[in-house]
Amino acid sequence: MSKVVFYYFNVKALGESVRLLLSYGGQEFEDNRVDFEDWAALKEKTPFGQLPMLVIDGKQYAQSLAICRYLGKKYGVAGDNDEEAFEIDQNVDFLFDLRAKAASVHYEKDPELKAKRHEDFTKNVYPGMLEKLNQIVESNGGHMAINKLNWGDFIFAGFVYYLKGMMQMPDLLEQYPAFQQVVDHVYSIPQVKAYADAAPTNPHGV
Ligand SMILES: N[C@@H](CCC(=O)N[C@@H](CS)C(=O)NCC(=O)O)C(=O)O
Repeated sequence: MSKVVFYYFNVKALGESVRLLLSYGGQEFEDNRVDFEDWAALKEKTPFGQLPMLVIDGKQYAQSLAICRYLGKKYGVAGDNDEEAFEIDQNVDFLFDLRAKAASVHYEKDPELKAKRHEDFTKNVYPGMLEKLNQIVESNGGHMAINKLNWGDFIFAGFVYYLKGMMQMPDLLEQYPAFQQVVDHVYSIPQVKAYADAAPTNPHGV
């Protein structure tokens, strides 16, 4: 079996989907949760100066979506043909459009602009995008696409806690019960549950 080391911070955010997929695939991996004080030294050694990073037999791979797409293919959850694969990509890209909007609020340094943008997006952007995402998930039986388990589900399940925080919507999963179904589909897989039960808690809960 390959030697696999996964590097990310001790949060879920963009890294948890990779941990969930590796667990799903039964891949043993070193779950290297990088301390923020050690990050500067590691940063310059990563492909793009960012985490997550997956190292397989000494070779580095980066970019969360590319990693998850790769693992999805490896573990048979990337669609049965090009069209299914396209549908997963398309819907994950849409989720990441929402992420980009929420991140532009969350990481805004000017408090006045941040509050204004949050108010604007909460009124004019998030409801439409969430409604669309909800339709997608409902019409796919509680999955991100193709009416069955796919790597997009792992992206959603790993990332939704961070998304809730960035959107300042703690009741997101209650408001959209179909979203909870995606999370349940992933976390009810025995090997994924075993990983999650044993995973270190993180101080931020995201
Ligand atoms: N497009 C990249 C974005 C990665 C990213 O933004 N990583 C952040 C953490 S979530 C990071 O490494 N921040 C530390 C830094 O940039 O120094 C991906 O999806 O992997």
